[in-house]
Amino acid sequence: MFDNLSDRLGGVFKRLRGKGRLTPADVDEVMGEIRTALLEADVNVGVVRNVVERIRVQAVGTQVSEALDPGQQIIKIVNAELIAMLGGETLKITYASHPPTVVLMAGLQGSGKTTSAAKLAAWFRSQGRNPLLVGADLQRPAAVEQLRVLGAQIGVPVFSIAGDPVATAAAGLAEAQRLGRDVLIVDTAGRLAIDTEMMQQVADISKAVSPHYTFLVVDAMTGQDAVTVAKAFDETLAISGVILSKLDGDARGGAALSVKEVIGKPIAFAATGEKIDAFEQFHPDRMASRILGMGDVLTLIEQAEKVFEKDQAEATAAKLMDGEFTLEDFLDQLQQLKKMGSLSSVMGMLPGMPKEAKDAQISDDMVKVTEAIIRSMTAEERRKPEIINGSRRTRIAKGSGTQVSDVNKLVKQFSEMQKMMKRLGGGSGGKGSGKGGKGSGRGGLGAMFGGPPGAAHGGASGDIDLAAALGSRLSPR
Ligand SMILES: Nc1nc2c(ncn2[C@@H]2O[C@H](COP(=O)(O)OP(=O)(O)O)[C@@H](O)[C@H]2O)c(=O)[nH]1
Ligand SMILES: [Mg+2]
Repeated sequence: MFDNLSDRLGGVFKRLRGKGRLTPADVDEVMGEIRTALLEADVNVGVVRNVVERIRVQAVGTQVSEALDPGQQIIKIVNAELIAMLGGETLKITYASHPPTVVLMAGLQGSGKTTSAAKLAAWFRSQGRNPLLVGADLQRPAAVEQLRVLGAQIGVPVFSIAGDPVATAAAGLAEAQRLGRDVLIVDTAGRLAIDTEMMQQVADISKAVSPHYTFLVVDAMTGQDAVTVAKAFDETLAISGVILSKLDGDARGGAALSVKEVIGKPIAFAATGEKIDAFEQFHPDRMASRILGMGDVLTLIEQAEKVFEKDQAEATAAKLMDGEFTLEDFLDQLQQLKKMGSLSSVMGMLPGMPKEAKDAQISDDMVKVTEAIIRSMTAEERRKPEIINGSRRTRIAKGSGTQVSDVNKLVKQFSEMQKMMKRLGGGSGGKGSGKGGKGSGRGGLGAMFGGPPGAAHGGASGDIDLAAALGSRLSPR
């Protein structure tokens, strides 16, 4: 699911990296690639057209941001559009003031209604509710039995009476009231394709129980047909949202990205397997960042935007290029970083970060030690680390409660970083500046904390690394 789309978009963003500015031709090219990516993911053609246009308008209209480079800005725009396509906010269930809260399940045969009804019951249970399941699919003899088996598995009672589905649903509602069950989930019959008789039946059931929520279960594997089905059901039933089932399959995901735009209803839940617990609330924002393959890097971009003060960032950049970056500046950077939350949580947000780098290479403890050492230095020592001789090292180690070897390490790594920065500062634009982003990641915090060369950049999939996310300005361009 969404794998190809992820790969495609990832490729687009990769090429944007290191670009200082996007020309209109760049924007055209990027839009073309995003269009292709979405079409290949089987997103509805009309939806693609609208979305690409919205992205283009924003991309062209965006001011050059102080905090983000063009690639990051495009990621931000695409991310926002993906979230909107996926429904914006997570659907919040509000419970009826006079219980039970009634939920009606609708959808084609085999879409996953019965399974999802049980999963949903389990979900309501996890929310502290006491659901009752009603088997109102009396078309197939096995349907109610299937629901009973699932109900027994999760310890939720199942109500059904032979005969008329509408009467069963109505009796189920009365039963829930009698038993004091606060959520009623009504499973209904589906057909293989939209047909008026089936629609009439589910509409009659709906009238009989006046559901607070009508969920349409849509099989993600059906691709574009899912949109047609959703439209037809929504016209008859005014659905509240979609339960997207079988997301574990290798569907391209276009249905998920089209439903909201076409019928204006959100995806409420996602089912990702046959097991009861393979079911979760659908979070558009999380899904979007999964599609973008960037972990929570977007959160990081946001935080970086908030935290970094423009002037300070620019001053730092200038110093770096001139090779005037001092330990004092480094200390400032550490303070900035700390404002963003603990360093390990920042590291945890970065995609493609090797686990050991997240766990150990740059730990909060190491930041504390580094901070203590720098704080024990005189102003002159911070500015000119080269004057830190043997006796100064001993004094600094004592003052900071560390070992002389810690001080040695820090001084050595800092001077290496400085050298690297100077070298990068002299680099030219174009391809070289793209590399600069990674280089500064390597030469930056990673080098300072003694991580392996790869630890501070995002690895194969990490198209945004710490340096890029925190200070694209650190990369010379
Ligand atoms: N892999 C997978 N299979 C599912 C999922 N949801 C339902 N199924 C399977 O799809 C088939 C049809 O499901 P069912 O709930 O009976 O559909 P209904 O006819 O709409 O009630 C069953 O074999 C389910 O086990 C899912 O999220 N993932
Ligand atoms: Mg069924």
